[in-house]
Amino acid sequence: MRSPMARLQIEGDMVALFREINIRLKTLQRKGRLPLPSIGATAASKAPDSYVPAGISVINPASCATTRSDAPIKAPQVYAELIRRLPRETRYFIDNSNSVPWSIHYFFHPRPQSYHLSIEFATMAWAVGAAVGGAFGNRRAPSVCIAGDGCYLMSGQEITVAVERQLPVLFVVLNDRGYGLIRHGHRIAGKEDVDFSIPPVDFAMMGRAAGAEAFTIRSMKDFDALDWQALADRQGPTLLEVMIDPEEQPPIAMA
Ligand SMILES: Cc1ncc(C[n+]2csc(CCOP(=O)(O)OP(=O)(O)O)c2C)c(N)n1
Ligand SMILES: [Mg+2]
Repeated sequence: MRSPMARLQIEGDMVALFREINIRLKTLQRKGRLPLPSIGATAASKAPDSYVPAGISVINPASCATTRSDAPIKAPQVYAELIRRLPRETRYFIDNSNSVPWSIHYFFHPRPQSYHLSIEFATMAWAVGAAVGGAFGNRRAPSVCIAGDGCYLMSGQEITVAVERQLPVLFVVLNDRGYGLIRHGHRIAGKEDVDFSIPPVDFAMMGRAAGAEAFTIRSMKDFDALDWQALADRQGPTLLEVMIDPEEQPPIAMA
């Protein structure tokens, strides 16, 4: 059914849609909070393909695998983890960094409208403030900012607004200790190898200093130690600093 007059346009199977909406509304009424996706007890050992939708092939399935190991984390693994752990109503704001190509290729969310990019001006740090704005608009589910370390350093003070106004923002800082997109872009283009590194910064400590909760993730196993329900319910910001593999090449210049 499609009508330009309708405030809410629905596409798909009505019965299936309303069945799901009713289930979610009942859970919300009963528990007073949105349900987390049920990833099951065996989630940690799920096959990589369970995250990638059927009919889609990715360049490197291992780089978004949810399997646990001590190997350095690849950025797409972080998306897979967030998407399967947080409520479906969660909104994602992707900053301008390697996260743009990573997310275009590997971000598989059941609600595409939850995925926000800003590639017109492509300014670094846009997502930091946008995630705070998103939380002002809707406090029911987390508003997630995914930013590189360089992006977050350009504009990290907005976290103080989220602390002051007790907003459910999750700042995910993908720390590769450098300007990764530029480093990989130069490498692929065969340009001179200048220094793209960012000095070590403890982003979790920065978050705590502003009054947020903060955690440092060094391996996929660390994700299991987080209380995801508490994180999803929290009315206030959380900062997740994720140490990622700086050598993993993003999917750019694929043609
Ligand atoms: C204000 C601004 N300055 C410079 C750039 C060019 N630029 C795009 S991505 C990037 C590096 C981003 O580094 P980081 O946030 O650490 O993300 P990474 O690529 O390492 O994941 C730069 C310098 C830009 N887009 N906006
Ligand atoms: Mg970086």
